Amino acid sequence: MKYQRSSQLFRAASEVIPGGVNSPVRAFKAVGGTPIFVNKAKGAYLYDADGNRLIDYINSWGPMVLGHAFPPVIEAVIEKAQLGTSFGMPTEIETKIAELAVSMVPNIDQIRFVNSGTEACMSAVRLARGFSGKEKIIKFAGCYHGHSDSFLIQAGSGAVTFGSPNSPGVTEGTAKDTLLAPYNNLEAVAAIFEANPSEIACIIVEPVAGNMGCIPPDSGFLEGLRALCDAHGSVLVFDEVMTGFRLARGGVQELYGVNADIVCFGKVIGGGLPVGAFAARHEIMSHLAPLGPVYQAGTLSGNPLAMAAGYAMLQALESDAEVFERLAQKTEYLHKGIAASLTAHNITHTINRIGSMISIHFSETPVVDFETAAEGNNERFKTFFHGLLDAGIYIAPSAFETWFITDALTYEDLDETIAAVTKIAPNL
Ligand code: KE4
Repeated sequence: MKYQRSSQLFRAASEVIPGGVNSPVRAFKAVGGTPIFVNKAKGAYLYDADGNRLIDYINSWGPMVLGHAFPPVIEAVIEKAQLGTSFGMPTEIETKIAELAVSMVPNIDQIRFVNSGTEACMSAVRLARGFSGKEKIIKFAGCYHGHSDSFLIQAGSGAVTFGSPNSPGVTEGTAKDTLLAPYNNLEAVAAIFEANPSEIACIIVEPVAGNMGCIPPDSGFLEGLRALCDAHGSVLVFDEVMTGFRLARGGVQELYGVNADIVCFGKVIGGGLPVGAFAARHEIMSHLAPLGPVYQAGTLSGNPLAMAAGYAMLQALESDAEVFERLAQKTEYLHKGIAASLTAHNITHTINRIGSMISIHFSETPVVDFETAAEGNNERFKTFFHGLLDAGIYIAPSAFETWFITDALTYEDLDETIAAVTKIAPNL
């Protein structure tokens, strides 16, 4: 059996870890089957517990933009670990990565490091509320900002889309302060502002959405959010946990030329170690403890090993002027190859792509928000997922995720992937 060892490991894990995983999406619930346990990875390849080599299009959900076990990151972590793993005291490496990040990303003066994207977004919203003195927030259906209570809210009904909890444990009291709008729908956002005058602390948005597949903003959408925040004295928070240091040196702010007030990071900024961050100009960051009254803290925030990994990653990106263009070209090549294969077999589909983010949707209509993303043929996606897996190609085990391209992929890897799609297309 191809995944016998993974199956054994999954059974053992399931005895002592809820669902056998430490993050639900890894459990393959959306596609069925047994999660693959990985032993090691190098470059574009995973090597699983059964010895299978897989071409990786998840890359730890984004961090491995330069490939797994990237030597400068590995060397930096080994060197740091020998000096001690954590002190709970300031270290120079935190300043170095902060200076580099601030130099790469537009419109930020300071950055605070935390341990996950969730923590970054949660802290950013608290800071926006503290800075603005307001309490309500606007988010978008289908956008994911981590598992903090304020974000686990689904669209309720009614003209002004009141939030309601989409997880037990989130209170109605919390949900009432989170208002939702469809992604790419400026009119809905304007209506929420009209219905809640001077109560909106911030809009938090994935400026390029990656948690309902990959959905780029419609022309004018980000500019419209910027204008609405300016008109109503609200903070614009770009959740760039996925897009930061992946789509461009300066992220989506640079790519689209729209300035956020607070920017959240994760994934790439940690080089695969647990790092999140949020950043803003002095005027806002001066409200954060210990400078100001907005409290936020963390025992392992700025951990030296994580900082060393992130610093090595950012240095590598900063020193390679062509890396983002190479990533975009490889992603375009993959897009064209997969589209040609599926079209040749009359498989209805749509592909969204921007930079090194891409998603395949088995639907007839353009995918521009959560509602249209949900119209995809999920049974066909499950067949697609398992067909690719059996061919040694590992994509996200959910139709509501984006693929993350790594620069470690060769054009031979891309051709192998396209050939696998061609092989399974008749079964879709
Ligand atoms: P973490 O807390 O998982 O580090 O980051 C939360 C987060 C925040 N913002 C965006 C835009 C994100 O995509 C994420 C996390 N992304 C998911 C993948 N869709 C992580 C995978 C998982 O939950 O295991």
